[in-house]
Amino acid sequence: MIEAFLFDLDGVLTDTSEFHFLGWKHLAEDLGLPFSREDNEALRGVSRRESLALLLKGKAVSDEEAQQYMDRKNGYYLELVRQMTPANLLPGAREILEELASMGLKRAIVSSSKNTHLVLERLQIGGLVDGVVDGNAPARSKPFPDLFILGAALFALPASQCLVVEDATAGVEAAHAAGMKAVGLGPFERVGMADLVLPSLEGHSAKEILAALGEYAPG
Ligand code: B16
Ligand code: MG
Repeated sequence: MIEAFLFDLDGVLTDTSEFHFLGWKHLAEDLGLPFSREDNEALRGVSRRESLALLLKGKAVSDEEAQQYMDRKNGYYLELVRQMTPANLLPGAREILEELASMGLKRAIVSSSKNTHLVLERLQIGGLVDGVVDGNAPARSKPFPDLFILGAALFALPASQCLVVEDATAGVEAAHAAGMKAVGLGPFERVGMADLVLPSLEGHSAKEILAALGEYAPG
């Protein structure tokens, strides 16, 4: 039975995925490169470095330029993050974290973002989670399983007792590569390979999710 939920952050508990899009869009405009919302879908859940490579679409840049571009995008992103408040939690996020706590299940944030701690501070949900694995960990980013394996290790649990909640194709792939079931939030085209697909967490309890996955035995 599931003993821990491993939550992705951007796009699952809060809509910073929109801020990432705006940051990359701003950089693309600076560089005179086209960048649409559709292009942005491929960047969901992947690291800053890989996101830049996707945005550049094969355009060659030196390591120094790449670092400058990533720093510039992160600056644009942080301007938006600094304006965040607990109101930026997505509907259903606080409710499921509180429900899991009352059920005695563990909750971790497992994000590719190096800005995870800052975002958690703005959302003021640090007290609702038992652990955090972020993009600063010495690990390969999603879709490799590394971050989720570190998430399970926080609680010394086997992969089979951890359930991942993700909004990105790369994130669902990472969960499966780690041997974990995944709930995919968003359109079927993006997260259709997940074990359960929901539009968002809004209106969905942990018990309902576990029951739908055959992982809940009341009492
Ligand atoms: P940063 P998640 C991911 O977070 C985002 O989805 C992705 O768009 C971003 O490029 C990545 O974090 C790295 O973020 O630039 O802040 O280190 O979805 O894994 O919570
Ligand atoms: Mg995400």
